[in-house]
Amino acid sequence: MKSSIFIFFLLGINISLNGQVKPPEPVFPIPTKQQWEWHQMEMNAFIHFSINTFTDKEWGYGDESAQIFNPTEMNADQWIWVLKENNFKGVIITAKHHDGFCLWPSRYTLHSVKSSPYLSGKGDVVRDVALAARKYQLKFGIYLSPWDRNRQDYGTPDYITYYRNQLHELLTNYGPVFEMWFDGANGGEGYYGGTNGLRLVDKKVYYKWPETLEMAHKIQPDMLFFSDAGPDIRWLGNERAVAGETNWNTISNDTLYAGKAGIGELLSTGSENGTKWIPAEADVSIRPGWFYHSSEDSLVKTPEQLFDIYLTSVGRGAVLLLNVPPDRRGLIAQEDQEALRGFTELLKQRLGINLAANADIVASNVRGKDKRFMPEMMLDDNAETYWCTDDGIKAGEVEIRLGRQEVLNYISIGEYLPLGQRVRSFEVDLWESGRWNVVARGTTIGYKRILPLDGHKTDKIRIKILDSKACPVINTVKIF
Ligand code: FUL
Repeated sequence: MKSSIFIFFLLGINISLNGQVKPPEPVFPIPTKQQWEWHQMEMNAFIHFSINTFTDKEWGYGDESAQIFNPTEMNADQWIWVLKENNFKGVIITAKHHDGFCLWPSRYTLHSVKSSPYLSGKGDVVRDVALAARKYQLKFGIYLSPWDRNRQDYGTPDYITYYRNQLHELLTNYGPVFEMWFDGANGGEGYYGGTNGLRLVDKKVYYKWPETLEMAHKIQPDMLFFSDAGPDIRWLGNERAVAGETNWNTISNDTLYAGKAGIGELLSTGSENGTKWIPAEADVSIRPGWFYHSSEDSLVKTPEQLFDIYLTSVGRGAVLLLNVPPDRRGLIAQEDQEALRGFTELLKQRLGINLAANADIVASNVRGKDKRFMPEMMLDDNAETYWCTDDGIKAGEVEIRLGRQEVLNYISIGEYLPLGQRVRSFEVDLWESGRWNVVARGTTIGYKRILPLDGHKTDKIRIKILDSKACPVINTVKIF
């Protein structure tokens, strides 16, 4: 007994009484299992498709006739296939946008596909997307606009019942839903069952979100809720997919609520001492608008623009939600397909071959000198293995020896988030002309941090973790 206590003190608190080196204690808050899986998805797609596709508008007023919804070559398989080919892992469909038209034959309204000529009222676009997603193994998510400019009862308690009934239908009839998207935009002018006027609601209390979420969670326990302020995924604060260079997955949500104004900056950075794990999702459209407009065919983002978006979203630790809106035929247009193909090609060219995969790597400190925590663990492709230091060692460095001179363009680093986000600052040095030069500096790392290395040539790279909340826990380093 005495000797084991002695060993315990000698080697530090990472060693348990049976001599095993313990993994670090988590730094709270930490992601749930579902959030951790979501981080690993990296890129999901948004599909804005509805009555607006046929009126050429971005926001419908709510008085549109269901008669105009008639995609002539509707093919959800094509949408999902295009997304699959371009590495998207999940898809979120606008089951109902602000105009109130429902893409599924809801029992609770006539303002839906069932009153449209599409498949003589027998169609169900939500079902088509859910089935195609299952076929190609993408996760399936739903956007259901809280604001409904079609409903006469919008603004009254009855509408909340209507909204919950619809949510219940969607969550019960279409299989597992990985993410539910609650849009913060709501309240204002509308048709409202022919009353045509202004309806304003108190966004903070009107929707009674806590009860709605509880109901939804009972049906789909694994589902994550997105809104401006969470509770599971937060908005990034802008629709350009530009995350803060400092991006904490943590934030305190007691002062936030969906639709609250003036919180863009806070949402893009999160807060270091936030009490909840609410990571940022970067939503942006491949076109200027969210819905398809033929006038924007020449304005589809270029592969270079999409690559920049990837760097400012995924490359700063957020998950990208890229909107790809199908056209009036019900197909993803050629222009968007080409842009996506080009983007995928750029990702392959620029971030496809990890020059460090077989490199030698040494670290200034290895937790308990245990194999399980060696720096090599950052070079395997296993998201669950990591390099980490002894408790109390909040700074440290690793040196990667490539064994040959290489031109370097990017470095990608990732933290093992199930133990909490830790790193506050780091730098990247390259060995050039017989000395170390600092070529990149960063604050947070999070799930993934990509920094440019500007074509420097070297055979040795050093990553210095300068400051961390507790011993750093890094699961991936890639050099391109
Ligand atoms: C916004 C909406 O008003 C837009 O139409 C779009 O759906 C975007 C994703 O969210 O708040």
